[in-house]
Amino acid sequence: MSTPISTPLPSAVRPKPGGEHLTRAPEPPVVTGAEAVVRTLELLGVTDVFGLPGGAILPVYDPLLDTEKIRHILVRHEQGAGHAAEGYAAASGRVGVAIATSGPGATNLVTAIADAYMDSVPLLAITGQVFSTLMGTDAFQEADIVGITMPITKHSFLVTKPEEIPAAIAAAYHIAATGRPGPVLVDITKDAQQNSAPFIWPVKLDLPGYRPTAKVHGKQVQAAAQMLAAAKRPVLYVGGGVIRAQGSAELLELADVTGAPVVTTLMARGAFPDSHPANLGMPGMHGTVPAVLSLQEADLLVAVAARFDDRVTGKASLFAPKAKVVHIDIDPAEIGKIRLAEVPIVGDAKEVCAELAAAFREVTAGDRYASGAPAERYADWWTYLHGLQEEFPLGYAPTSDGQLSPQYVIERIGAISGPEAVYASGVGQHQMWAAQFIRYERPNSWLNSGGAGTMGYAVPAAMGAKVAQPDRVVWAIDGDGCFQMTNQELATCVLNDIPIKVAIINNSSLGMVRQWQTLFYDGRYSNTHLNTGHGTKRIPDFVKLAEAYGALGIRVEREEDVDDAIRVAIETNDRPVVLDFVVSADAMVWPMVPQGVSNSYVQYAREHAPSWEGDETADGRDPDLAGPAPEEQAAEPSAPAPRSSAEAPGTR
Ligand SMILES: Cc1ncc(C[n+]2csc(CCOP(=O)(O)OP(=O)(O)O)c2C)c(N)n1
Ligand SMILES: [Mg+2]
Repeated sequence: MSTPISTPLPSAVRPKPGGEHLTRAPEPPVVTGAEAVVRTLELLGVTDVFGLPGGAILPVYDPLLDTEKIRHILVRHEQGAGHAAEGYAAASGRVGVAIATSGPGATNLVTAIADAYMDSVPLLAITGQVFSTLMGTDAFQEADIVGITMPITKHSFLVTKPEEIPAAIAAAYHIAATGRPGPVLVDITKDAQQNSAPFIWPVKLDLPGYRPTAKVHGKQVQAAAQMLAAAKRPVLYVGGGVIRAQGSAELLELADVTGAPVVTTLMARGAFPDSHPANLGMPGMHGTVPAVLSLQEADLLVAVAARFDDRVTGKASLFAPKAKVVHIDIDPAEIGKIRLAEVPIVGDAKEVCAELAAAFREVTAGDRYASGAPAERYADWWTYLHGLQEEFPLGYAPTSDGQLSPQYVIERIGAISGPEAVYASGVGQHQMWAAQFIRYERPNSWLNSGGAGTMGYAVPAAMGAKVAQPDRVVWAIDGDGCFQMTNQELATCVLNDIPIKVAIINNSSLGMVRQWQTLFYDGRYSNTHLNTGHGTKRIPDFVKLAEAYGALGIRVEREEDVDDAIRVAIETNDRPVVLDFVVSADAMVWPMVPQGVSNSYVQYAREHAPSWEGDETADGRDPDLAGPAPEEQAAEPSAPAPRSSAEAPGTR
C-alpha cells in the first residue's frame, strides 16, 4: 500500500524585476498548528473524520468549520468515533480517522484503539493534550494517552511543536495503512495547536527501521509450492489479513490452481466466496464440522495471513496434529508465535498468493492433474470432506419455546439483502450466527470485532461503513446487550443522514454468556438476564428508544413478519431503522468446541460429536487425534466439558 503524501502545495509565482516572471521556491505559509492538522488531513486525501471536541482539541475544531474537503461527523461518545473509523476502514480499505480531546475523551477511544490493534485495522487517532507546560502536573483532563495506548498501537507520536504536525500526521497515516495495518495515535498539545509555524509540504518521511514490505523470498515460495504438490490433504487456512491486503482475487487464483480446500476464519469471512465449492466455511470454536476437522486431518496447512488464534486452534498443542505448516504473513512476529512453520514466508498476502499460484503451476506443469480438473489432485481428501459436508451441514433446531429462531432471522437478512450489502455485528451468539448463516461473497462485506470481541462495535461500525459506502445497504446485526453499549450513535446517524439498518437479535440476555452457563454451570444464570425481550418489562423498549432517536422502530415477533420487516428496513432510507427481533433465549450456537480442548472434540450439537474415520473409540473420537478425553484434559477452569442432556442436532 502506498500513501498519497506527495501532493505539493501550489507554488507561488513572484514578479521579477524587468517585467519577467520567474517561478521560485514558495515561502511556506505560516499557519497555526490547528490549521496544519486540517491541511495535512486534506492533503492526505482524508474526506471523513469522526470525533467529539473538548478543551484540549478546541483549536483544531475551529479550522474544521471552514474546510470543504473534510466532513466531520459529531459522535455522541468517543468510542463511537473510534469504531466508526474502524467500520469506515474495514468497509473501504481506507484509513479511518477519529478525533478526541484529552483525558476522558482520549481514554474513551482506548477500546476502539485496542480493537483496531487486534484486528489490524488502519486507524488514525488524533487527540488533544494539555499544554506542554502542564504535562505531568495532573492538569485538568490530563491523561498520558501515549503511555496508556503504547501496547495497543502500532506507533504513537506526542507532538509539542506546531512545525512537527504535518510530518507526524503524515507518518502516522502512512504507518497505519502500510505493512500490517493498525492504529496509530497522534497526541498534540494545546500549545502546539495554538502556536504557528511555516507549513511545509510535502513532508519527508523519516522512519528509520520501518520497512513494512519485504521482498518475497522466492526459494520459500518454491518450497511451499512443492509441499502443496506433494500433499495429500492440504488446507488453505485463510485469515483476515487477506482482506486487509486486498488479496482475494489472488487467493481465488491459488485455490483454483491447486484445487485445495479453503477455510475462512471469523475475520476472513468474505475473503473467499462462500459459493465456491472449495470453501468449507469457518474453522474454530463455532466453525463448521468440515472446516474444523479438515484442519485436524490435514497433512499441510497453508496459513495465509492468519494468526493461529486460540479460538481457531482450540488447545494449540493438539491443533492440526498431522500437518506441516506454510505460514504466510506480512508481520514476521506472527510466524512461529503459536505454531512452528516448516516454511515461513514473510510478505504481502496478495503478492505471495499470486507467486505461490504461479510456482505451483510450474512445479506441477505436465503432471496428470495440471490441466482440466485440479480438484482431482486431492480426490481422496475431497471424498472425505464431501462426506463431512453431507453429514454435518450447518443447521439449527427449531426453538422449543415457540419464539422466533435467531438463526432464521439472520439467514433471512442475508438472503434478502444479498452479498453487496455490508454486515457489521456485535459480539456474542448473534455474531457467530451472522458469521455462519449469512453467505459472504466479497471481501469487506463482513465487519466484526474478532480479536478483542468488543461488545458495542456494531452500531458505530455500521455508521462508519455507511459513510464510506453510502450506496450500500449497511446492517448492524446486534445483540440486545451490545446494542445497549453504543446505541447513542443512532442520534449521530439520524442527524447526519446515515440511514443504517439495525437488527437487534433480542434474546433478552447476554446470550453467549448464558450459553456457557447452560453448558458449563448447570443452567445457573448468574447476571445474564437483561429484561428486554419476551415476557419482560422491556427495559428499554427498543422500539420506543428508536423512535426517541428519530429512527424507525419495528418489533417483529412472528416468523411470517420477518421478511416484510427486512424489506421495509431496506426500503427506508430517510432515517435509520431498528428492527427488534424478539427471539428465543434458549437457542445455542453450534457446532462448538469447548474451550481448552482439542478441536477433534468438536460437537455438532449438544451431545452429538462427529464420528471418526478409521479406528474409533466408544465415544466416537479417534484416539490418535483427540488426545485425552475432555474430562482428562487441563481445560480452562471456566470451561469444563459439556455435561447437560441432549438437544436435537441441527435440522434446517
Ligand atoms: C465490552 C464487553 N464486555 C463483556 C463481554 C463478554 N461478552 C461476550 S458475549 C456477551 C453477551 C453479549 O450479549 P448480547 O449482545 O445480547 O449478544 P447475544 O450473545 O445475546 O447474541 C458478553 C457479555 C464482551 N465481549 N465485551
Ligand atoms: Mg442477547
